[in-house]
Order: sequence, then structure tokens, then C-alpha cells
Amino acid sequence: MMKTIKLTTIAILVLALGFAMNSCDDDDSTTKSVVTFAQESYSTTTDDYNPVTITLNLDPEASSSSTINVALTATGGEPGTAFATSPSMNNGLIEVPVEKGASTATFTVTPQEEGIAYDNVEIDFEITEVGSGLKTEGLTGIYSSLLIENTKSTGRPLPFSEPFDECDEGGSGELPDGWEEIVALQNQVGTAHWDCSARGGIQVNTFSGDGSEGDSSQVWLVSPRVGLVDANNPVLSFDADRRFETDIQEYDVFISTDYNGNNFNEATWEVFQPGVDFIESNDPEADNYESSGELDLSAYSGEVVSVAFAYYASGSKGGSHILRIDEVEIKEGS
Ligand SMILES: [Ca+2]
Ligand SMILES: [Ca+2]
Repeated sequence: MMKTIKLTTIAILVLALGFAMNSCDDDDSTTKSVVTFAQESYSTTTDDYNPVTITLNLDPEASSSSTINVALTATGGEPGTAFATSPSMNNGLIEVPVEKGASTATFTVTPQEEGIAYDNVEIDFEITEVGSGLKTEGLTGIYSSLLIENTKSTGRPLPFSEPFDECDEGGSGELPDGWEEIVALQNQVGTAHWDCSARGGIQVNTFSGDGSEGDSSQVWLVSPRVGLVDANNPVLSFDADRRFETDIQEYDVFISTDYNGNNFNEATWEVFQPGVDFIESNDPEADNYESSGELDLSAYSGEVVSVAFAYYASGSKGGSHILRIDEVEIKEGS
């Protein structure tokens, strides 16, 4: 009987002591800042490679400087390749610094254009550990995520071939599906157009020159996006014929890896000099389509490309000329 009483007494004492310790903890924790993600989720797209700021709220503000460990798991892309973080990751952890007196702490995630293929990249964040003066409340606010939505299209597959079969005398005049004409500068009689009803190819023939500055024109023919994502040795070939010669730069061939169909002015257009050289080698005194043969596109392996043929005419410098394009192909080189 005595023994039982003793045990009960000890049990009561232990309980009381435990309660006292808990109370002590409770007192202590009232000064700790509760850490939560400011948003349950974040999103961005591959149209934008700017850093995304992820915010952690601290309530009340931090009583001392500290750190928050955030664990990160990604699907659709590798950390360090598809995206970078600041502070940088170490074994899937970001150690986010907290400044004394701060009510937020932040880190950034920056999508990496070169490292993102054609999948969405989803990154999950979890607060796994907090430093002195900080605490979490159960699972509340300890998770967040960032979706990097992939807006790159994979483009047309190889081999890509455009014979412009619909373009002939009496043809529809419509550009083939996916091809686009962009009139950057129209002359005063409105003849700067790529015409799909001539000679089995496509041609631009302004013939509007009245000798005035206002008669200049610039019109581009832009191909659909073509995927060189898995290509080893891609090549471009096309037929061209030029007719008549003026004293200005008359043609360009451009390649863009970031033209998306509606960002003509913002996209990067790189001159594809082998294409320009080929057109300029054609005799302007004769109607003579020639083939470029295979022009190396291996510099664009892994990319999705648009090819553009640009035509310029200046009314003030001796009239205009003709450019004809046909049989455009992009494929693995032989
Ligand atoms: Ca043709
Ligand atoms: Ca010619």
C-alpha cells in the first residue's frame, strides 16, 4: 500500500513537473516568430527568365537574426540546370537568412533557358528546420511550390519540307499553313507582299519605285517553328532566284530561336550568312532558280528555330527587284 502511494506521489510530481516545463516552453514560445510561406504556390512561364521571389512571413518580426531551411524537390527539370536559386542550393536545401527585426525572409528561383527542355518544371518547397527565435506551427504554411510553365513549342518535326505546291500561276495566293508574312515597311502602292501564286514558289516583287523615300519596303517571310531538339547535324536547304539588282542591301536570311509568333520586334533574329551568300550568288540577269545545297544548322542543334527570308527595296535608290524562294527543307544532313 505504501509503495502504491509512493508511486502515485511520484507520478503526480512528474506530471506537475512536466506541466511546469510545458508552461515554461509556452512562455518562451510566445516570443518566437511563426514562419509560414506567404503564398501556397507561385508560377511563371518560360516566356520570362527573371528571378521569382519566394517570400516567407515571420510573425511577429524576428527578435534576432536566424535561418530557415527550405527543402526543395523538383520534377520536370534538374536543380542547377533547369533553375538556379539564391541563396544557392546545397543537397536540395536552401538556407534562407533571417535578419533581426525582419517580418519576411526571401529567396529567389531563376529559370534557366538553356536548361529547360519541353516539360513544365514543378518545384516543391518545405520548411524543414528553423533557427533560434523561430518556430513553425504544425503543417500550417510550411509548404509552397513554384510551377515553371513551359510555353516553348517543340516545333515541326524533322524532316521539315515546304515545296510551296499550292503556289503557282492561278494558285490560291495563300501562304502555306504556319508560314507568316510580316510587312515591316510597306511602300505607298502596297505591293510589298510575298506572293504565293507565281512560278511554283513564292516571290516578292514590289515594282513600285517612283524614286521617293516613301517607296521603300521591307517584307519578311517567316517559316513555322521547326524542332532541332534531337537533331545532330541539321541542315537547311532552299531554292532561290533573284532578278534585277539595286544598289542597296536587298536580302537577308535570319534564324530566331525565340520567335513565338507574336513577338516579332522583341525576338532575336540572327543573320544566317550562308543563306544570304547563296542568294547573292544567283545571277540577277536571269530567271534561274538554284538550290543552296545543305547549309549547316548544327549551331542550332537542341533549339526550335524559325527561318525568315527578308526582302528590302528602296524607292529612292533605283527601283525594285524580285526575290523568289522555293523548296525549303530542314532535315538531318547527309
Ligand atoms: Ca515548289
Ligand atoms: Ca536569277
